[in-house]
Amino acid sequence: LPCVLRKWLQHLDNDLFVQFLPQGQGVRPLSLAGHVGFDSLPDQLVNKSICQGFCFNILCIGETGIGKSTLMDTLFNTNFENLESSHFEPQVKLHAQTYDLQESNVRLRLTVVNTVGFGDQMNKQESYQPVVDYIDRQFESYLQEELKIKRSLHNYHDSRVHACLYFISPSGHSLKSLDLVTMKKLDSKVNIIPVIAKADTISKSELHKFKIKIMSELVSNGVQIYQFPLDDETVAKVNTTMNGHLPFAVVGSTEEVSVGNKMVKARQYPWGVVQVENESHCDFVKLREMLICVNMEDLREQTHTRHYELYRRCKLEEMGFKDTDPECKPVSLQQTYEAKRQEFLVELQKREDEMRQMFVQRVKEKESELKEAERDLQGRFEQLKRLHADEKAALEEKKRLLDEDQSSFGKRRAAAQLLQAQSLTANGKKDKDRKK
Ligand SMILES: Nc1nc2c(ncn2[C@@H]2O[C@H](COP(=O)(O)OP(=O)(O)O)[C@@H](O)[C@H]2O)c(=O)[nH]1
Ligand SMILES: [Mg+2]
Repeated sequence: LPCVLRKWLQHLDNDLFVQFLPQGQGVRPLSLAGHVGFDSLPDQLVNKSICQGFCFNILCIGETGIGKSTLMDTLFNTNFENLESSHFEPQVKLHAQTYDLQESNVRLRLTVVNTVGFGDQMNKQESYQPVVDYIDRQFESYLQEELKIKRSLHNYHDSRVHACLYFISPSGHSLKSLDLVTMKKLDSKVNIIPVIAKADTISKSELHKFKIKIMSELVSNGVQIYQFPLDDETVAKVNTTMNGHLPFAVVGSTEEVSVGNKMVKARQYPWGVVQVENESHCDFVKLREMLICVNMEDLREQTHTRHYELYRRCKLEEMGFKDTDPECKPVSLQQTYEAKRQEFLVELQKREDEMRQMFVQRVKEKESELKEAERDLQGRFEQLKRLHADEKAALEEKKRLLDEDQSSFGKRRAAAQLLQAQSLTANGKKDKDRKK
């Protein structure tokens, strides 16, 4: 809030006071005796913001079991519903949970987005692409809301990711190529805050070297991580110091252990206790201070003014909108729309002509195909007709031969019967003569 107030005051200085004064004159302070009342504007802003409540969205990227859920619980001093995920997820899924939190009279709508199954795939692209797509989808829905005729941005649930905690495995060696590729893909879309997870598993001297190694690898690979801002002089000093401590080495635990005469969050080992909130044990407090107490508003602002702005610009340019024409003359939205419409109509006409030509061509092709088929059929019909006539002639010849055979057979049979009758008569005569 102090940051908001300071920015608001600067805004007042620039826009309100100066505009009332002739050029060249400075700010004209009004005397307190004659109270006008606009000095209450910051209070009005604070009251309005408190009434509206705040919203903050954190994305936790890191492999399964690296301590993401535990750190979130430790940061917000609560127990979020955490489902333990397996190492056998076929693909990375982003799981977002929204919680309404309240601290004194300030309400915060917090969304924690978890990368389930990150780093468990063989193919690196399968790990980072769902994350990139998720971030873009949140920008897209905000852009769609902005472009609506009836906008309701004041009660729109802004799901754009304000901070991305990137959990680095405490190997003590170097970043994995998946870490570098993912951070590189995301650095223009989100505020990346790298953290070394489970920092109680790495020794102090190794940790120091590891931090230097990580930072040099990020620089040499051109990965832009979020830098705590230095433009606000009240926090510039602490932010400069904290920028030098990046990446924060964190330890998470919701377990309470008694140290001295009080209970503290810690991890207990046979050889001792690692206190989460002890700055000589780890950087957890630094992270909480920087992320929540000092720079939460800047993270929200950077998301809107830098990352979302870039997304919006690219998207609108992709859609063909531009502010100036090639001669640097301003182009209004209406002009762009008209030009686009004209372009679209020309394109449509061209497509229509092409389709018509294609149709005519296809009809011609089909026609010649049909004619060819008809010719084929006619040829086959003629051939069959010829075959049929030949077969008919052959059959008729066979029939004629058969008829001839039949008549000669008839003749022969009649001759045979005559012979038989004659021989019978001759035999009868002989018998009669013998009896006599
Ligand atoms: N040594 C150590 N273990 C931790 C730390 N944070 C979490 N763990 C343990 O790591 C395991 C996985 O933690 P979890 O938060 O569920 O990991 P996630 O899968 O990334 O959400 C649990 O057994 C935690 O107790 C830590 O800072 N140091
Ligand atoms: Mg988890």
